[in-house]
Amino acid sequence: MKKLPLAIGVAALSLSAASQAHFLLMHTPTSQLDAPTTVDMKVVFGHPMDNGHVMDIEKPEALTVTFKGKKTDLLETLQPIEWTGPENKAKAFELEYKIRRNGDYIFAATPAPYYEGGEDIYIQQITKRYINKGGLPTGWEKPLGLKTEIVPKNKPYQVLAGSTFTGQLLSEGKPAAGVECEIEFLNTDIDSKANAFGKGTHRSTPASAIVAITDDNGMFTFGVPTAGKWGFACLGSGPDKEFKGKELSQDAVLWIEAQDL
Ligand SMILES: [Cu+2]
Repeated sequence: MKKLPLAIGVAALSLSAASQAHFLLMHTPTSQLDAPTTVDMKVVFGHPMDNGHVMDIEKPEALTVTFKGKKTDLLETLQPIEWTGPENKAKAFELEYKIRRNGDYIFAATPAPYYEGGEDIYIQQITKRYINKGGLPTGWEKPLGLKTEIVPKNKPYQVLAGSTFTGQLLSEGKPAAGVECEIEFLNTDIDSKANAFGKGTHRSTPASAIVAITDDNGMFTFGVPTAGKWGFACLGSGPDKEFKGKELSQDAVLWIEAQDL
């Protein structure tokens, strides 16, 4: 919850859920590996910048990893877990994946639509997360062909803090112009053994959402101020607009990792 002036506090109460952005997290501790590693990835639906409540997710519609253009289905390797946030617990998933060869591993999740009661809409965040081994680039800049996705124009697993990150938003493969993208960072600790967020936040959060709007070519650029895991959620850019008779926000989400030089 953000602090609100008293006069508008009551009116804004019903909107407070919308003021913190939802992000599907695909979390592993690090995005750059130098030795063969079994990656322990957590798939959690939460509010990473406010470290607010966590939300139940059902089994995703799809979860894949793409390596050198070859896509592998990981759906059957997903294990249900319970995730503990600072306020509540929620259904989440984890998976293990063995990374041996050098190159870019692009993980993509298409979750089941999530019903957000506060807004009476469904949300489906099609999410990408990149892990590289050995420093060898093998296709991070290529789109995966998802219904909607953010294609990175800077190496997404090695953005330098203080530099910029540019992405291109696509909807069915075509640039999506004029779309609002919310930007957040993972603002708490993650306990991968306990499957839990930390209790507090590392930094106080900005007074309102950090936002970029895509230009005529679907591009946006953001100056990344600090090291950490940064997420971009471009809202409603997907082609599907309705689910079970209600509005569907089919979003494109991308996670990047910024490091200090
Ligand atoms: Cu929420």
